[in-house]
Amino acid sequence: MKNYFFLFLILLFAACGKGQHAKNNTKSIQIVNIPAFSADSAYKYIQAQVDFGPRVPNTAGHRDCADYLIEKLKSFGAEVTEQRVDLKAFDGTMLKAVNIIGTFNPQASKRVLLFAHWDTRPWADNDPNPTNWNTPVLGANDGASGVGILLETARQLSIQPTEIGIDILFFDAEDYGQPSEASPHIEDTWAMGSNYWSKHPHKPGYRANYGILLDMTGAPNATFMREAYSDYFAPHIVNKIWSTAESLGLSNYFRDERGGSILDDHYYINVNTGIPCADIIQHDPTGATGFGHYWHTINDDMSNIDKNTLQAVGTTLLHVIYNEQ
Ligand code: AHN
Ligand code: ZN
Repeated sequence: MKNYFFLFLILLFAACGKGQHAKNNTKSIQIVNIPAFSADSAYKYIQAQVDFGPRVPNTAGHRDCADYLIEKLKSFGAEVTEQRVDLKAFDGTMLKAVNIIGTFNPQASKRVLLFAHWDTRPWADNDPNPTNWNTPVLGANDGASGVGILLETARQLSIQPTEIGIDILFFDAEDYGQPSEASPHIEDTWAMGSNYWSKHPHKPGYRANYGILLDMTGAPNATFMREAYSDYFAPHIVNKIWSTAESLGLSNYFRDERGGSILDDHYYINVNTGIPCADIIQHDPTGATGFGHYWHTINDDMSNIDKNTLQAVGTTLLHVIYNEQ
C-alpha cells in the first residue's frame, strides 16, 4: 500500500513537472511580432471620411462614405457584412442605417471585437453660436478618428494576420440622440446602431471574448480615463489596455484614473450580449461637457486630429490584439 502511495506521488510530480516544462517552453519560444501602426495612414483614412462631408443618415455623404468603408474593408481581405436596417429616431425620422462588419479569420473561436461609430451628429447643438445649432457636425474626431484607426488596424491585419479572429464593426446612428436638455426625456435615443446589433447580431449566436470601442481618439493631447461602465462590465479589459499603454510609456494619454459613465456603443453590447467591452473615449476635464471643446460644434474638423494621439491609441491597440494567442 505504502509503495503504491509513493509511486503515485512520483508520478504526480513527474506529470506536474512535465506540464510546467512544456508551458514554459511554449512561452519562451513565442516571440510576438507586433506590426508598426502608421499614424500617417490612419490620418488619411480620417481625412477621406471628412472629405465626404457630414455622414448624417439619409444623406449623400453618409451613403458614399458607407460605400467607401465597405470597399476599404474588402480591400484588406475582410469578409464584409452590411447590416441595413430602418431605425426610428427620437424625432420620428426613419434612419436608413447601416452597420458595417469586417470579419478577419472567421473560423477562429477566440475573437476580439473592435468598434467605432461612423455616423456624425446632424446638429452642432453644442456650438457657442446658436446660429450653428442646426448645422451638421463634420465629425473628424467624433466618429472618423476611431474608424480611421480601425481601418489602419485592418490594413495591418491584411499584411500580418493574427491567430485569433478579429471583427471590426462600424456602427451607424450613434449620434442622432435627443439633446440632453430636451424634455420629456426619451430613453435609448443614442447608439441606436449598436443597440440594434446587440439584439440582432450579424451572425446568430455571435460571440467574442471581449470588445474595445474607440470614440474621439484623435485630439491633440487627449486623455483617456477608465470610463465607469467599462470598469463595471470589463475591468480586466480596461486593465489590459491601460497596462499595455503604460508598458509602452503612454500613460500621459491613458490615465489610470476613474472617469465618468458614458452612454456609448459599448453600453448596449455589455448589457445585451454579455461580451465585456471597454470604451477608449477622450475625457477633457477643462471642457464644460467633459469632452473636447470641439464636441458637437462646427469645429470638429481636421485641426482636432493629431498624429501623436493616433499613434498612441493605434500602437496600444495593436499590442493588445497581437499579444492574444
Ligand atoms: C451622450 O452624450 C449621451 N453620450 C456620448 C456618446 C457620444 C456622442 N459619443 C460621441 N458622440
Ligand atoms: Zn457625438
